[in-house]
Amino acid sequence: MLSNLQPQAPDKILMLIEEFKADTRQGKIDLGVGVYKDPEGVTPVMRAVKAAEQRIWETQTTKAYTGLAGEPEYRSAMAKMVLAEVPADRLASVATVGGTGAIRQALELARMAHPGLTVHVSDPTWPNHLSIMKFMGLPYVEYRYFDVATRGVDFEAMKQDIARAKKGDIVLLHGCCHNPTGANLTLDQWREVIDILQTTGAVPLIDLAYQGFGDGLDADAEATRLVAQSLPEVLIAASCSKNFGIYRERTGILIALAETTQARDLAQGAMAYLNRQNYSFPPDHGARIVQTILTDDALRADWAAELEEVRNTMLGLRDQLAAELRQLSGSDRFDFIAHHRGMFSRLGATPEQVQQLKSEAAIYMVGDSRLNIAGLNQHTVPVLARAIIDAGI
Ligand code: PLP
Ligand code: TYF
Repeated sequence: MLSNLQPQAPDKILMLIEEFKADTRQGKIDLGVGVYKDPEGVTPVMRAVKAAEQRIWETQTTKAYTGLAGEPEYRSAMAKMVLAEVPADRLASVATVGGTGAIRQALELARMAHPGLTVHVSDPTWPNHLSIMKFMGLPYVEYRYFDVATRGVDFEAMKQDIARAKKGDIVLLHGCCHNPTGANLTLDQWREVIDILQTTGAVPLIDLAYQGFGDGLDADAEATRLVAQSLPEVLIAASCSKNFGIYRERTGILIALAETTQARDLAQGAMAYLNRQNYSFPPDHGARIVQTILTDDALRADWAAELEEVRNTMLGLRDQLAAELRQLSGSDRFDFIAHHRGMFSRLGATPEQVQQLKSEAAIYMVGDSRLNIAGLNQHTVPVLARAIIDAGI
């Protein structure tokens, strides 16, 4: 039986990790996988996470199952973090296996509710969005998003394309810190997107994987909150991997906002059912850490302060890289790096140039020229800038 299996193409981002490890050159620079690294190249366990884990270890008296939907306190703390004002009569939620689990469950839920749907995704988007939809056999179309000339958003094209969505289709939107481009909508542009969704009757699925990595915890959720207040039905897949630095704990949440309390109850039942079909109870440890931090004033303040340090470190690196490239190129054509937000920027280089950076300068980035800003530090920024100019980018 197993010999009938077809070989699967590996994840290109994860493949880079192995390739980087195997490179023996001194001074190699890893700008590949989207994991935060401090200036020493370490992905730290955040202070508040350590403190919460200690508290859990000291006080937890059982490891018996929690609820199928996860702990209610975790879900309500997360709903508050994402939405600020929680419309309890419209809100259903389940704890999920990371943000990816939330995306998968959201797509399953949407298909259960509307089997004929098409999903509209940005071009480009996180490769796992596409691979999950292909695996599920869900039809999808891409909407134009990235403007290669400006490295910003081609908003006119995006509007034209999402206006083709039909009632009950899903429009997948990155809530902030677009992966892989780093180019984001302004709030005014979000308002226009909301108008289009209102007119078409398509349902937004907001992937919120980087809240706190762009402009701040509240600022990064502002678009999501606006959508939640404006539209009758909204799905939100939020991840705690990045902003709590608990990648391997697999912590996320799927939130569904329904039009009526009756529909909310149906959604809640279907989401718990989907958890049961896929993995039964969701993982608890990461959720418990998040809940402990978000519901304790001192821990929360310390976590938010550390997250701000992380965010400001990345912003500082963006400014430094843009300034360095301004000087070396004698132009402002790389200023988009300072305007992008989150961990990533798409440079707009060709695959050959990306290959050249790897082979000649030992600088690793994803083949579409996405670089992880957090892979840099003050000393490596000038090295990257020089290599970018040398590669003729
Ligand atoms: N969505 C996007 C755009 C991401 O970049 C990630 C990244 O890791 C996720 C979702 C989900 O992450 P996780 O499943 O590790 O929580
Ligand atoms: O885009 C990234 O780099 C992160 C991490 O299969 C990641 O989102 C990459 C690939 C993958 C899972 C997570």
